[in-house]
Amino acid sequence: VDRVLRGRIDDRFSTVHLGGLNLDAREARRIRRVKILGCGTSYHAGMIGAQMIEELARIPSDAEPASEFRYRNAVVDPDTLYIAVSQSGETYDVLAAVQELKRKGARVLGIVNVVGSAIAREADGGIYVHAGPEVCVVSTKCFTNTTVAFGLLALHLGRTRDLSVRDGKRIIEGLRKLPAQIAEMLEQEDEIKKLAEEYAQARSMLFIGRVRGYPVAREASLKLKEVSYIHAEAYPASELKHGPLALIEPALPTVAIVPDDDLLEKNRAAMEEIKARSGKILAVAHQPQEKADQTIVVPKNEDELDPILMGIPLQLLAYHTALALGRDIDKPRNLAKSVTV
Ligand code: F1P
Repeated sequence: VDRVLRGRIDDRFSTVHLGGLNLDAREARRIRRVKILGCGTSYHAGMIGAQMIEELARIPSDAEPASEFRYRNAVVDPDTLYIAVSQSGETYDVLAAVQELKRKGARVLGIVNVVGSAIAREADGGIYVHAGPEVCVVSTKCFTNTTVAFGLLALHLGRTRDLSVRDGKRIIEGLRKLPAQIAEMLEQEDEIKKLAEEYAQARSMLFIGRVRGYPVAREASLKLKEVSYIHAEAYPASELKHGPLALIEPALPTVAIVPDDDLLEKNRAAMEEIKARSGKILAVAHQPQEKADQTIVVPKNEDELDPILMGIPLQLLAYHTALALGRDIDKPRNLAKSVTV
């Protein structure tokens, strides 16, 4: 995280320097929509990015799996900024989407880890996330750095539009706090390991989150699937009452993402619904949750940046669950480092 932030923050004007972006303030002000494309973990980081850009720059934004986008003959709009996200920079679905967009005359930025990779070369500009090599197949630290890069980009776009200097300062302070908060959180590894040993007995797990928490729930469920092979499903907390509550029973534990923001009471109500059906709950929250059986407490940052931190203990949970089950974490079955077909 230090590396993605280094040299990019300008405290004097509460702005950021994103030299490689290749997008000046006048062009940034003309953007009407932002569309983010990625696969797997990069798609989930893009979902967080879209929310940050909406919140901080007030530009309508969304994320879509590149693997879907490239097959649906999408309308390409000249006032939309397209952003391709990829750790490896070689994922074929993302590259194909970028090439298709470029062919149709769109402007495409890349948020990529591997310098000089195919997607980085094809994009008109972008941000390198400098997460270093992902030594295992599964993307983890790159998820964190990509969400930090989106924080920088949202701040940059916001400062060319509605975002006040005061809010700019608040977000900069939040970004600067992240490395120490991550270090603090990693100190809980022993407790998370104990939780993982308990949850490794589950045949299936449900992950829920609302708005900022939903992409975190999706990413946490993907990590658990990829490395432990436990079936996991992520749902928006608000959708529980539209069907999935039927699944709740003691044998299906729920991981609930419960940030301390203006949706806290709503999230507590969702936990109550689960408890009323004897479901077991592990909360990831900023304070111990009474309705949950256990809580992993995460340091509080600015509301908009909370998702960056909340994914990390759940990466650890997936890691220790996989270890407890004797899985090969560095080479999970059926997973390639970069998916090139
Ligand atoms: C995308 C991705 C990863 C996943 C696995 C397969 O890769 O889906 O998120 O963990 O490695 O590929 P990338 O485009 O971000 O390199």
